[in-house]
Amino acid sequence: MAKIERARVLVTCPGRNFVTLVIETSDGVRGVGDATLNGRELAVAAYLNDHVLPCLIGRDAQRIEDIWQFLYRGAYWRRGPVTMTAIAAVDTALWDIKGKVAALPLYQLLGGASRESVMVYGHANGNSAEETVERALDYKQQGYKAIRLQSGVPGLASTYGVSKDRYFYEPADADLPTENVWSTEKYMRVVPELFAAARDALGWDVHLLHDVHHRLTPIEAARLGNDLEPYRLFWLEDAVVADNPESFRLIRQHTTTPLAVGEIFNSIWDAKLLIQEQLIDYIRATVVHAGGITHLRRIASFADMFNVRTGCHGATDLSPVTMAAALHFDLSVPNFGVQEYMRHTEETDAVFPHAYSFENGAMHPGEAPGLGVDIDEKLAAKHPYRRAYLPVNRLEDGTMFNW
Ligand code: EZ4
Ligand code: CO
Repeated sequence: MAKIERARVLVTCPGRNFVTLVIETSDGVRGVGDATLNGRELAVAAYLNDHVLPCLIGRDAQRIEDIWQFLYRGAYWRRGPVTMTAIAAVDTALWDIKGKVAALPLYQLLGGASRESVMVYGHANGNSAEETVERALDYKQQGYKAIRLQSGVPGLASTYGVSKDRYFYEPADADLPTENVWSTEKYMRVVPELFAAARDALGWDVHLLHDVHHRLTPIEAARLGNDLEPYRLFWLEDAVVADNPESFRLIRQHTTTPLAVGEIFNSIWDAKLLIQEQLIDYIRATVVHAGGITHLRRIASFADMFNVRTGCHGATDLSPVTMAAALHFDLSVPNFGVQEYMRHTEETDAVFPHAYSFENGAMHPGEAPGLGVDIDEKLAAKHPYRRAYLPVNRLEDGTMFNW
């Protein structure tokens, strides 16, 4: 029996912060798991170091399900982003180890490939609708089959999803939270115009997506979904805050625009009502924040019964370790929808050498045993942690709002 012999948490900041768990077995096999929770990184690092790792040493590294149950049930205090991200890191590292022991890429252990490759969507954004459409044309030329469009809103100094850099979007931008200003009225006017212009320029043979980022009330979301129906979106994401899943009943009564939600979900219980009442079309839970491969498979199986497909979160705060894990999952899961892909910087990619690749709008996890990704510990040590917060949002009159 290969025992878990050593485990350590590495915090590194190659341009942005990442928390990585490394597990080593008595047979000398090494596995990696992502434990990054954007803006709250050190809470997960402490949870792992202080409360999880002492329980892991000496356990059979092959017993992934049992260890998952031990950490979930055994905490007594279930769920929550910190706990579930810590469990995800352990779970991912153990799947990596199992793949290496079997000398198979992880997707083979998950049942093998259900498709040739994984469709991903890129992020086109700009200060104006024209600029956003121009960038979307660039993505289409690069071979993307699906593109998310986010544009600046006239009268608002900054908007979610609009980056300073053409390709890299990094919202965790300051060592204390940046304060943004939001106006639903101004936003609601711009979005239909953006998609009208996009269909004119891009045509109909490309999927278009949009992320509201939790900012509308149910009735506003219903109206936006209605306004966007002529442009046939692939999905409208996080139209409202999902704390109250019943909100989606109201949206659903009014629009056929497909709905996606779940990037901040951490367990199947967050998604249960949305899925079983078929209030959404895509579930965006992903490996790192939703309890790892083991729990994400459970969510996807449940979703499959209700025609809900997967659309894993894949922003840059999800490390290349999560990207690799998500691609193995995506390649194998029957009810795959799409995978978000925001490329990492060269600095990040250098710290996390990986086997996955992009070609013609799709990705493949590669054929390396396990996840096919590692962390270069020496290089990681050269990039010490830097505190970084996500922004906060206020309405124009100063009222605190959702970011
Ligand atoms: O704001 O991952 O769809 N992608 C997103 C992301 C989230 C960040 C938060 O850490 O909504 O850009
Ligand atoms: Co989102």
